[in-house]
Amino acid sequence: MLRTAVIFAVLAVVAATGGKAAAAADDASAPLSDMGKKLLWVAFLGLAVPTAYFWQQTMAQEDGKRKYHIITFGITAIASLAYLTMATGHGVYIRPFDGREFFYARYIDWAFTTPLQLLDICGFAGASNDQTIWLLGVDFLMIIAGLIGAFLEGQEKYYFWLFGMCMFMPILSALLGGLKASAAAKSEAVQGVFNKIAPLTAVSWAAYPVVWLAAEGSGKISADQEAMAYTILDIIAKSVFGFIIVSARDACNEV
Ligand code: RET
Repeated sequence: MLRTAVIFAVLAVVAATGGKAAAAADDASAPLSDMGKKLLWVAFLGLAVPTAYFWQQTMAQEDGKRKYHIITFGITAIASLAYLTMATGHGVYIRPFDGREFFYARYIDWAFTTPLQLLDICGFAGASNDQTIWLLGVDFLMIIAGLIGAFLEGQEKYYFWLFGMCMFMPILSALLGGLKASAAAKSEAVQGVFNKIAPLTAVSWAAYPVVWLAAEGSGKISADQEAMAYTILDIIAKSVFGFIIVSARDACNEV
Protein backbone atom coordinates (compact mmCIF):
# COMPACT_ATOMS: atom_id res chain seq x y z
CA MET A 1 0.00 0.00 0.00
CA LEU A 2 2.67 2.44 1.15
CA ARG A 3 4.95 1.23 -1.60
CA THR A 4 2.26 1.82 -4.24
CA ALA A 5 1.62 5.32 -2.88
CA VAL A 6 5.32 6.12 -3.07
CA ILE A 7 5.64 4.77 -6.59
CA PHE A 8 2.66 6.89 -7.67
CA ALA A 9 4.10 10.00 -5.99
CA VAL A 10 7.44 9.54 -7.71
CA LEU A 11 5.83 8.86 -11.07
CA ALA A 12 3.74 12.00 -10.64
CA VAL A 13 6.87 14.07 -9.99
CA VAL A 14 8.67 12.62 -13.00
CA ALA A 15 5.59 13.06 -15.22
CA ALA A 16 5.02 16.62 -14.03
CA THR A 17 8.62 17.67 -14.47
CA GLY A 18 9.04 15.79 -17.74
CA GLY A 19 5.75 16.98 -19.22
CA LYS A 20 6.46 20.62 -18.65
CA ALA A 21 10.10 20.34 -19.60
CA ALA A 22 9.78 21.63 -23.13
CA ALA A 23 7.68 24.62 -22.12
CA ALA A 24 10.06 25.44 -19.31
CA ALA A 25 13.22 25.32 -21.39
CA ASP A 26 13.27 29.10 -21.73
CA ASP A 27 12.80 29.52 -17.97
CA ALA A 28 15.89 27.53 -17.08
CA SER A 29 17.79 30.64 -16.01
CA ALA A 30 14.76 32.31 -14.39
CA PRO A 31 15.31 32.70 -10.65
CA LEU A 32 13.03 31.03 -8.17
CA SER A 33 9.61 32.75 -8.28
CA ASP A 34 7.71 33.80 -5.16
CA MET A 35 5.84 30.52 -5.43
CA GLY A 36 9.16 28.64 -5.55
CA LYS A 37 10.42 30.52 -2.50
CA LYS A 38 7.22 29.70 -0.61
CA LEU A 39 7.74 26.07 -1.55
CA LEU A 40 11.12 26.11 0.19
CA TRP A 41 9.39 27.33 3.35
CA VAL A 42 6.77 24.57 2.96
CA ALA A 43 9.60 22.06 2.67
CA PHE A 44 11.23 23.55 5.75
CA LEU A 45 8.00 23.00 7.69
CA GLY A 46 7.51 19.54 6.14
CA LEU A 47 10.83 18.58 7.69
CA ALA A 48 10.96 20.76 10.83
CA VAL A 49 7.56 19.63 12.19
CA PRO A 50 8.50 15.91 11.98
CA THR A 51 11.89 16.85 13.49
CA ALA A 52 10.14 18.28 16.56
CA TYR A 53 8.10 15.08 16.85
CA PHE A 54 11.19 12.85 16.45
CA TRP A 55 12.92 14.92 19.12
CA GLN A 56 10.04 14.39 21.52
CA GLN A 57 9.99 10.66 20.72
CA THR A 58 13.76 10.42 21.25
CA MET A 59 13.47 11.94 24.71
CA ALA A 60 10.59 9.57 25.51
CA GLN A 61 12.96 6.59 25.10
CA GLU A 62 15.15 5.26 27.85
CA ASP A 63 18.80 6.31 27.65
CA GLY A 64 20.67 3.55 25.80
CA LYS A 65 17.67 2.72 23.59
CA ARG A 66 17.63 5.88 21.56
CA LYS A 67 20.14 5.16 18.81
CA TYR A 68 17.73 4.93 15.85
CA HIS A 69 15.58 7.75 17.18
CA ILE A 70 18.65 9.98 17.39
CA ILE A 71 19.78 9.09 13.85
CA THR A 72 16.27 9.69 12.51
CA PHE A 73 16.04 13.01 14.32
CA GLY A 74 19.45 13.97 12.88
CA ILE A 75 18.30 13.26 9.33
CA THR A 76 15.32 15.62 9.35
CA ALA A 77 17.08 18.19 11.59
CA ILE A 78 19.94 18.55 9.09
CA ALA A 79 17.47 18.75 6.19
CA SER A 80 15.43 21.41 8.03
CA LEU A 81 18.59 23.46 8.47
CA ALA A 82 19.38 23.13 4.75
CA TYR A 83 15.85 24.26 3.81
CA LEU A 84 16.03 27.18 6.25
CA THR A 85 19.27 28.20 4.54
CA MET A 86 17.70 27.97 1.07
CA ALA A 87 14.37 29.57 2.03
CA THR A 88 16.23 32.60 3.40
CA GLY A 89 17.99 32.95 0.03
CA HIS A 90 21.34 31.34 0.87
CA GLY A 91 23.22 28.20 -0.14
CA VAL A 92 22.68 29.09 -3.79
CA TYR A 93 25.16 29.78 -6.61
CA ILE A 94 24.32 31.42 -9.93
CA ARG A 95 26.08 29.41 -12.61
CA PRO A 96 28.02 31.82 -14.84
CA PHE A 97 27.54 29.78 -18.02
CA ASP A 98 23.71 29.60 -18.01
CA GLY A 99 22.60 31.91 -15.18
CA ARG A 100 20.80 29.04 -13.45
CA GLU A 101 20.37 29.09 -9.68
CA PHE A 102 22.06 26.04 -8.27
CA PHE A 103 21.14 25.20 -4.67
CA TYR A 104 24.36 23.55 -3.52
CA ALA A 105 23.05 23.57 0.10
CA ARG A 106 21.02 20.46 -0.83
CA TYR A 107 24.19 18.52 -1.46
CA ILE A 108 25.74 19.47 1.87
CA ASP A 109 22.51 18.19 3.44
CA TRP A 110 22.54 14.98 1.37
CA ALA A 111 26.24 14.32 2.05
CA PHE A 112 25.36 13.99 5.76
CA THR A 113 21.80 12.69 5.68
CA THR A 114 21.94 9.96 3.05
CA PRO A 115 24.73 8.11 4.96
CA LEU A 116 22.62 8.48 8.13
CA GLN A 117 19.64 6.95 6.33
CA LEU A 118 21.80 4.04 5.23
CA LEU A 119 22.99 3.65 8.81
CA ASP A 120 19.35 3.29 9.88
CA ILE A 121 18.66 0.77 7.12
CA CYS A 122 21.84 -1.25 7.71
CA GLY A 123 21.02 -1.39 11.42
CA PHE A 124 17.56 -2.78 10.77
CA ALA A 125 18.97 -5.26 8.27
CA GLY A 126 21.69 -6.38 10.70
CA ALA A 127 24.30 -5.69 8.00
CA SER A 128 27.96 -6.36 8.81
CA ASN A 129 30.28 -3.46 9.62
CA ASP A 130 32.10 -3.99 6.33
CA GLN A 131 28.88 -3.83 4.32
CA THR A 132 27.76 -0.72 6.25
CA ILE A 133 31.04 1.16 5.75
CA TRP A 134 31.07 0.18 2.07
CA LEU A 135 27.55 1.52 1.49
CA LEU A 136 28.21 4.74 3.42
CA GLY A 137 31.40 5.29 1.41
CA VAL A 138 29.89 4.82 -2.04
CA ASP A 139 26.92 6.93 -0.99
CA PHE A 140 29.17 9.86 -0.03
CA LEU A 141 31.04 9.58 -3.33
CA MET A 142 27.71 9.50 -5.22
CA ILE A 143 26.59 12.79 -3.67
CA ILE A 144 29.95 14.53 -4.17
CA ALA A 145 30.01 13.41 -7.82
CA GLY A 146 26.56 14.97 -8.37
CA LEU A 147 27.69 18.15 -6.59
CA ILE A 148 30.81 18.56 -8.74
CA GLY A 149 28.89 17.79 -11.94
CA ALA A 150 26.26 20.41 -11.15
CA PHE A 151 28.92 23.15 -11.16
CA LEU A 152 30.20 22.18 -14.61
CA GLU A 153 29.29 23.15 -18.15
CA GLY A 154 28.88 20.97 -21.24
CA GLN A 155 29.42 17.23 -21.59
CA GLU A 156 31.87 16.95 -18.69
CA LYS A 157 29.09 17.19 -16.13
CA TYR A 158 27.62 13.92 -17.37
CA TYR A 159 30.86 12.09 -16.60
CA PHE A 160 30.25 13.01 -12.96
CA TRP A 161 26.60 11.96 -13.15
CA LEU A 162 27.75 8.61 -14.55
CA PHE A 163 30.34 8.29 -11.79
CA GLY A 164 27.56 8.98 -9.27
CA MET A 165 25.35 6.34 -10.93
CA CYS A 166 28.16 3.76 -10.62
CA MET A 167 28.35 4.53 -6.89
CA PHE A 168 24.56 4.28 -6.64
CA MET A 169 24.38 0.74 -8.10
CA PRO A 170 25.72 -1.10 -5.02
CA ILE A 171 23.25 0.86 -2.86
CA LEU A 172 20.31 -0.03 -5.08
CA SER A 173 21.35 -3.65 -5.25
CA ALA A 174 21.74 -3.82 -1.44
CA LEU A 175 18.32 -2.24 -0.91
CA LEU A 176 16.54 -4.46 -3.40
CA GLY A 177 18.34 -7.72 -2.63
CA GLY A 178 21.61 -7.91 -0.71
CA LEU A 179 20.39 -6.62 2.64
CA LYS A 180 17.27 -8.81 2.57
CA ALA A 181 19.37 -11.88 3.32
CA SER A 182 20.79 -10.42 6.54
CA ALA A 183 17.39 -8.96 7.48
CA ALA A 184 15.90 -12.47 7.22
CA ALA A 185 17.75 -13.42 10.41
CA LYS A 186 15.95 -10.68 12.37
CA SER A 187 12.62 -10.80 14.20
CA GLU A 188 9.35 -10.27 12.34
CA ALA A 189 8.98 -6.77 13.78
CA VAL A 190 12.40 -5.70 12.53
CA GLN A 191 11.84 -7.34 9.16
CA GLY A 192 8.53 -5.50 8.94
CA VAL A 193 10.29 -2.14 9.30
CA PHE A 194 13.05 -3.15 6.91
CA ASN A 195 10.52 -4.30 4.30
CA LYS A 196 8.95 -0.84 4.37
CA ILE A 197 12.03 1.38 4.46
CA ALA A 198 14.18 -0.49 1.93
CA PRO A 199 11.76 -0.28 -1.05
CA LEU A 200 10.68 3.25 -0.06
CA THR A 201 14.33 4.29 -0.16
CA ALA A 202 15.12 2.43 -3.40
CA VAL A 203 12.21 3.99 -5.30
CA SER A 204 12.49 7.52 -3.90
CA TRP A 205 16.30 7.67 -4.28
CA ALA A 206 16.11 6.43 -7.88
CA ALA A 207 14.16 9.56 -8.80
CA TYR A 208 16.98 11.95 -7.72
CA PRO A 209 19.37 11.28 -10.62
CA VAL A 210 16.39 11.70 -13.01
CA VAL A 211 15.60 15.11 -11.53
CA TRP A 212 19.33 15.99 -11.63
CA LEU A 213 19.41 15.27 -15.38
CA ALA A 214 16.41 17.53 -16.01
CA ALA A 215 17.50 20.30 -13.61
CA GLU A 216 21.20 20.68 -12.76
CA GLY A 217 22.10 18.64 -15.86
CA SER A 218 20.25 19.77 -18.99
CA GLY A 219 18.39 22.71 -17.42
CA LYS A 220 15.19 21.47 -19.10
CA ILE A 221 13.07 22.21 -16.05
CA SER A 222 12.84 25.56 -14.30
CA ALA A 223 14.19 26.32 -10.82
CA ASP A 224 10.58 26.25 -9.57
CA GLN A 225 9.93 22.79 -10.99
CA GLU A 226 13.23 21.59 -9.57
CA ALA A 227 12.27 22.93 -6.12
CA MET A 228 8.90 21.16 -6.39
CA ALA A 229 10.41 17.82 -7.41
CA TYR A 230 13.14 17.83 -4.74
CA THR A 231 10.72 19.01 -2.04
CA ILE A 232 8.31 16.13 -2.65
CA LEU A 233 11.15 13.63 -2.82
CA ASP A 234 12.88 14.97 0.29
CA ILE A 235 9.70 14.80 2.34
CA ILE A 236 9.01 11.22 1.21
CA ALA A 237 12.63 10.11 1.57
CA LYS A 238 13.17 11.69 4.99
CA SER A 239 9.94 12.51 6.86
CA VAL A 240 7.88 9.47 5.79
CA PHE A 241 10.98 7.30 6.28
CA GLY A 242 11.47 8.75 9.78
CA PHE A 243 7.84 8.19 10.81
CA ILE A 244 8.08 4.51 9.85
CA ILE A 245 11.19 4.05 12.00
CA VAL A 246 10.05 6.03 14.99
CA SER A 247 6.59 4.44 15.06
CA ALA A 248 8.15 0.97 15.11
CA ARG A 249 9.19 1.36 18.74
CA ASP A 250 9.46 -2.38 19.48
CA ALA A 251 11.66 -3.02 16.52
CA CYS A 252 13.78 0.04 17.37
CA ASN A 253 14.45 -1.28 20.85
CA GLU A 254 15.51 -4.62 19.49
CA VAL A 255 18.10 -3.53 16.88
C1 RET B 1 22.89 12.50 -7.86
C2 RET B 1 23.58 12.77 -9.19
C3 RET B 1 24.63 11.77 -9.50
C4 RET B 1 24.04 10.39 -9.64
C5 RET B 1 23.10 10.07 -8.52
C6 RET B 1 22.58 11.03 -7.68
C7 RET B 1 21.74 10.55 -6.57
C8 RET B 1 21.32 11.22 -5.54
C9 RET B 1 20.50 10.70 -4.47
C10 RET B 1 20.10 11.58 -3.54
C11 RET B 1 19.27 11.29 -2.44
C12 RET B 1 18.90 12.28 -1.66
C13 RET B 1 18.03 12.16 -0.55
C14 RET B 1 17.67 13.28 0.08
C15 RET B 1 16.74 13.30 1.12
O1 RET B 1 16.27 14.31 1.50
C16 RET B 1 23.82 13.00 -6.76
C17 RET B 1 21.62 13.34 -7.89
C18 RET B 1 22.75 8.62 -8.38
C19 RET B 1 20.12 9.28 -4.43
C20 RET B 1 17.48 10.87 -0.14
